[in-house]
Amino acid sequence: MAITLLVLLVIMVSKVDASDIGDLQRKVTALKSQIDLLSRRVFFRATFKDFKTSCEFGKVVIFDTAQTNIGNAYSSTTGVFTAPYRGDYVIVWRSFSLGAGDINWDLYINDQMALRARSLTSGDSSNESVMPVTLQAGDRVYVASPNSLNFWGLNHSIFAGWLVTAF
Ligand SMILES: *[C@@H]1O[C@H](CO)[C@@H](O)[C@H](O)[C@H]1NC(C)=O
Ligand SMILES: CC(=O)N[C@H]1CO[C@H](CO)[C@@H](O)[C@@H]1O
Repeated sequence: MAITLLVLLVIMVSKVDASDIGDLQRKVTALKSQIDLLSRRVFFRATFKDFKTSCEFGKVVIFDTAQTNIGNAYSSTTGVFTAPYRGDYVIVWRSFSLGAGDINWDLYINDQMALRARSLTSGDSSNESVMPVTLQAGDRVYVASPNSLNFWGLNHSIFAGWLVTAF
């Protein structure tokens, strides 16, 4: 039985010529790189350790507490998300004013203002901003505040983002 199978196998293998094998190898390589792209996970969400906190005029808003940081691409010490891969991403940020305030946290990509936001509030209130964006590996994304502000931090204000598709 085993010998019959072996003989069959030898006959089959001898019928597969080099170009078929080359073709299969190319397909396997292409599939491997597709699987590699599809298995890339990047997902972060950061807030603040304190309930009441503040940010400074013209500075990066440093969301100092990462609650989720799959792929480790967000730094809670600098407030900067660095895209680990080329791909399409969604970036989201949410501000929650402490009383009246003029929270206009803007989104920066590589030190260029990419989306301006403004919410002049008369009492505690939250505003969300969303920016879908294609990033190259190494692109730096952060939120900066043109004003000095006091605001609600922990689980009130967040900065988040995720990779939709790497390509
Ligand atoms: C803040 O939100 C996180 C995640 O949803 C939760 O685990 C945590 O308990 C919350 N913290 C407080 C103080 O509510
Ligand atoms: C989109 C959104 O929620 N905008 C709000 C931002 O905050 C101001 C001030 O409270 C609200 O008036 C907006 O509706």
